[in-house]
Amino acid sequence: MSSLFPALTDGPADRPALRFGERSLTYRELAAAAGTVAGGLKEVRRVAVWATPTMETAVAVTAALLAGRAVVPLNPKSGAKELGHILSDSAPDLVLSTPGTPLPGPLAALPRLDVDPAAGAAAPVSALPDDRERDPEDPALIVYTSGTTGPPKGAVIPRRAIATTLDALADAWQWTGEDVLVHGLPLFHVHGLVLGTLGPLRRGGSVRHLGRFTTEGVARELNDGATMLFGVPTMYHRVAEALPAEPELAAALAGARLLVSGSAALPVHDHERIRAATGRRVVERYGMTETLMNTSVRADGEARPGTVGVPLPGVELRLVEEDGSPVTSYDGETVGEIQVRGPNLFTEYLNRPDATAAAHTADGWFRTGDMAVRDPDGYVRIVGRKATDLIKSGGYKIGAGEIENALLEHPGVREAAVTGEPDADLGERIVAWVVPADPQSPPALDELADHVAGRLAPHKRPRVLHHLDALPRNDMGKIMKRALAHG
Ligand code: MCA
Ligand code: AMP
Repeated sequence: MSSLFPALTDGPADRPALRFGERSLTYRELAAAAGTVAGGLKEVRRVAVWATPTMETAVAVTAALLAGRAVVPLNPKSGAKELGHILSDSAPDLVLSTPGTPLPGPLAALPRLDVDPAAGAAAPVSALPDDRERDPEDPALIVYTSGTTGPPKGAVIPRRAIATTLDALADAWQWTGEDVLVHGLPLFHVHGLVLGTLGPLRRGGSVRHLGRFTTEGVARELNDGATMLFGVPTMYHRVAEALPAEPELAAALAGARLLVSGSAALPVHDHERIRAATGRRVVERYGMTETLMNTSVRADGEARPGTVGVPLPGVELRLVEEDGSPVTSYDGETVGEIQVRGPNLFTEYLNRPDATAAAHTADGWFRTGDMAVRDPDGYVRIVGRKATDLIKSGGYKIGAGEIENALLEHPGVREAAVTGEPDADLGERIVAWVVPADPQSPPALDELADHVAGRLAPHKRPRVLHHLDALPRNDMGKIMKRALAHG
């Protein structure tokens, strides 16, 4: 296999690679910084990265991948329970972090290597490990992703999948080293880390990370040479809301080469508002932690609102009916589950052969759980999800079960159920239905939100709370969530 990042050794060394706020690194500087960090990873197999939206994270991940170490990116806002699970499940040998950042309990016990992007500036580029001989099947990333029940599972993503997906996107989007990407995505998920950071580095182009997403930041960067914007639908919704009052934002989007949305469905209303104000169509692509990218509207294709385009090169995609038979008609109406196969797929869920097996058919198709139809020309339209217990909020996938378990650990909660309900900004918002232990003093929303945020992560906190005398259950004792949601 070729290097994951050929531009680090072969590209224009003075081209900007990474920019975070005021700090930036050229390819030469990144090679030096990554070489220095990689030198400290000789004795380790797997590294955790405290994945703040900073230069240090980008350097840490680049270095570890070049050194052939598997990276476990950690949400720096993870609560104690979530972090404890991820660390005991993935058992990293070391944590890479920003100098001076205090790390919480379980991480503080691990050996720590601080990343200094400026260090190594004087080191010769030959200090960079040569990753060309690495096995393409070697694990590159272990990314934790929620299921309907239980704690998150670690999706093991091999080097081969990263290279394949990024090259397929380059083909679909005509993405080159000339492109300058701007985004404000978190760096502990596939979207911001693989597409948003490793993507530009593989192309030999640049990324400017906003630190945190703001429409002002998007306008500033697109008006100052950035060519592409990546975001989740919540970000595009905020762009659409801001456009009427921010003419410089409209000009910025109008001048961009490509605007890409993913991680959840971008509502047609937001598509249309952005098009009306800027003359530009947002391109949607569809992926998953386990599969990386499956489909996209192509840069030279028709950006039809409500579709996620066509399968990327190398990706096999089919729709399958309830009884397992493939949908053969592209009529825009027959709904089936999306199943995919190809070199973009993950290897396994770490330590979970049961879950890995359950997620695949006997002949190797991955069951996405997403329901879709196909238009006559092959465009895929996602129409829903198989599991009602998976909630997409702000582009984050959140399992109802893990929040219910966390709520049940609160002394004021006797019974709990969690659902998602439509939210114009977040797509869906998390709703908690709680039977209080003491009906005279039911726990308040803020208290339960803090409880969940502190144990799991802030984006998993409930935003709405209903108190009930009892949860509606069927004869089997199972909670009837549809009855909850529809009163
Ligand atoms: C609020 N906060 C709290 C609490 N309440 N902290 C502790 N305890 C609480 N009770 C904090 C939050 O941590 C945050 O802090 C701030 O208050 C605001 O939080 P919130 O309202 O939840 O979020 P937001 O800032 O409005 O975020 C919207 C967002 C975000 C920026 C769109 O949801 C986001 O970044 N989404 C991206 C998700 C993503 O990348 N998904 C990719 C996975 P602070 O202000 O410090 O931040 S999907 C994927 O990878 C697949 C492959 C794909 O297809 O892409
Ligand atoms: P995650 O597991 O966090 O990687 O999220 C993957 C899920 O996000 C997919 O299974 C889809 O349900 C959803 N998703 C990603 N991109 C899109 C999109 N463009 N439109 C609709 N849903 C999407």
